[in-house]
Amino acid sequence: MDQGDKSTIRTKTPTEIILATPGLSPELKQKLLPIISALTRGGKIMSSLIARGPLLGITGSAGKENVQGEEVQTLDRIGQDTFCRVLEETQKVRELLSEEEPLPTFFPESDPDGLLVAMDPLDGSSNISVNASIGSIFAVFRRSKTTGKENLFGGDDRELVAGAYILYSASTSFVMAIDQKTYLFTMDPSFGGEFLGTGEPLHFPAGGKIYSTNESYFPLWEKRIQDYILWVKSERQPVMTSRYIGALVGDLHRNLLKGGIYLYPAEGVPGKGHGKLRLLYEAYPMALICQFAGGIATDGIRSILSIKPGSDLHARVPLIAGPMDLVSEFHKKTGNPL
Ligand code: AHM
Ligand code: MG
Repeated sequence: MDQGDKSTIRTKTPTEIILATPGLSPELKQKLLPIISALTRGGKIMSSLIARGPLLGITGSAGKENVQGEEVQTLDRIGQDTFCRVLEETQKVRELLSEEEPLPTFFPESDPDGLLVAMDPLDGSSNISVNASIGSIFAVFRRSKTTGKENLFGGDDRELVAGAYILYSASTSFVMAIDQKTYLFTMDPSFGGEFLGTGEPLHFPAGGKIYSTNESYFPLWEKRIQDYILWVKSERQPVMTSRYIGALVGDLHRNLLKGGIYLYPAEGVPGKGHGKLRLLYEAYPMALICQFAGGIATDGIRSILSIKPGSDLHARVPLIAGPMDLVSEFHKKTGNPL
C-alpha cells in the first residue's frame, strides 16, 4: 500500500462512528453500541463459516420449510442461531423477529427498556450452494414506552432507529444507517476480523445506469411496470444496463456504490400476493439505508418508511429502491410522481 495515499487507509469501526454521532442520545447509544457490536461479531462468525461452507458440509438444505413455506437451508438455521445468540447476550434486545421464526423471540433477562430487532439472518438463500453473494439484514427499533412484556412487535410503539446489512462476498461488508447517514465498513480478516471504514458517509453516485430486477416475472407485472421496463430497454438515455445477483443485499450494495435502481414489483395477477420482500426486516432497513445515502425506497406508490406494519409481522411489499433521480423517474413514468 502506498503510505502516502490516504484514500486507502481505513481507520474507523462502527462503534467509533456511533460514539462520535452527536444526533444519538447517550441513552440510545448505550443500547445501540452492544447491539451493533453483536451484529459485527455475528457477521465475523458467519463470514468464517461461509468461507469454509462446502468443506464443512453446510451449503445444502436443512430438509424442512420455514413459516413462509420456503425450503430452509442449513446456513439459514446457522444464521438464525448465531444472530439470536449474540443479540440475546447484549441484554439490550427485548424482542427479536426473524424471517426464520413464525413468532418474535422475547428475551426475559434483557433490559425492560431494550430495543427491538427484526432480521433476515441469511438473505439470498438460493445463492448459497453456488458460492455467490449472500447477506444478513437487520432493522433496529426503539419504543417510547417500557410497558408490555411480550408481542412487542404486535403494537405500534416502534420507531426505526438503525438499519444494517452484512454482505458475504469476495470481502465481507457491513453497511449501517444511523442518524441520517449511511456508512460502509470492510472486514479485515488479518486484523482480528475488525470491520473498518473511512468514516465518510456513503451517497448514491449521480447518473446511475443500472436497473436490477428479475425479468422472468415480466408477464406477471402490472402494465405500468411492464411499460417502464420496456421504455428503459428501448428509449432511456443514457442507456441503462441490467444487473441482477438474486440476493437483495448484493443487488442493493452494487447499486448503492455504482448508482442503480432495484425493482421487485408486485405480481399483477389478482390474489398472487404483494411482492416478495418482507416489510419489517428487508424493505424497512434497506429503505433507511437508501434514504440516508440520498435515495429512497417505495412500494411503487408511497415511501416504504411511511407504511405502517399490520398484524402480519412477515408481510411482503413491492420494493423499488435506489437513488432519488432513478426512483423519481420510475414514479413519473408509472403515473405516481413522488
Ligand atoms: P430469501 O430472504 O428467502 O433469501 O429471499 C429473498 C431474496 C432476495 O434476496 C432477492 O432479492 C430475492 O429473494 C430474489 O428473488 P427471485 O429469485 O424471485 O428473483
Ligand atoms: Mg431475504
